[in-house]
Amino acid sequence: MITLCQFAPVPGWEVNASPFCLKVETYLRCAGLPFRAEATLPMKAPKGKLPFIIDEDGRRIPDSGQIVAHLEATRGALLDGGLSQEQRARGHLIRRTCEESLYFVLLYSRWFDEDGWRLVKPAYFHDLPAPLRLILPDLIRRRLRRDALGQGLLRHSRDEIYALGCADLDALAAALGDRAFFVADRPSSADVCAYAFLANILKAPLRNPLRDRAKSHERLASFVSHIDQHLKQMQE
Ligand SMILES: N[C@@H](CCC(=O)N[C@@H](CS)C(=O)NCC(=O)O)C(=O)O
Repeated sequence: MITLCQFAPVPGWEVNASPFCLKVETYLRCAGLPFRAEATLPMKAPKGKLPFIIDEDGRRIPDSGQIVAHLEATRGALLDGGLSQEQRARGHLIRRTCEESLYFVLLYSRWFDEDGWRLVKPAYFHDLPAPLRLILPDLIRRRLRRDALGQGLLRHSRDEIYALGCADLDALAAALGDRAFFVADRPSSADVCAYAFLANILKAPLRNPLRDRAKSHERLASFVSHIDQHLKQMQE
């Protein structure tokens, strides 16, 4: 069986707090591939980031995109088989919007927006022993600050940052239009990716302009419900 190595669930959160981990978990469930989830830490991952999988032959594959590509290649194009070139290109643009743009605003809302950090710090680190619980959160936060400054996002004001994220959500809502899914008439790997980010914004217990904007687009909320229903049906 495949082992999905991901962050431990955060108590009280409906979905895995990492959109990349939730993406792979949702992909596996949508594809009907049996797996067991193992809680781990990024320092144990081949590329220092989660998720990674351990395939049945013991191969460790990091990076959500590479994991999906590997599973599509070895298990027979489970979600993306039969997609046209145009549909694949559309999926690529949806994924990049979520992973290379929206992600950083989500990160900001949790680690740098003081309202988010007040909730996230105890939720993420509550189970660490006392000395680590005092040191680690601020250590990680400092590294993420350096990364986000290098990436450029943290050079903007709070309002500007949320405006960037809201623009991504507006574009996703417009790209979805009245369709049930982003790419075809069934969930593709790009839908799974969009779900992982949107569900993380809509279902996490944080209130911020990103969540307000996502909630204001009914079609995004009903897309998340469609995938939830699909996952339920897959389980039955
Ligand atoms: N490109 C990677 C990104 C994964 C990623 O950024 N994971 C974050 C969690 S959402 C992580 O492991 N962060 C830990 C760290 O930076 O130390 C993928 O698609 O899997």
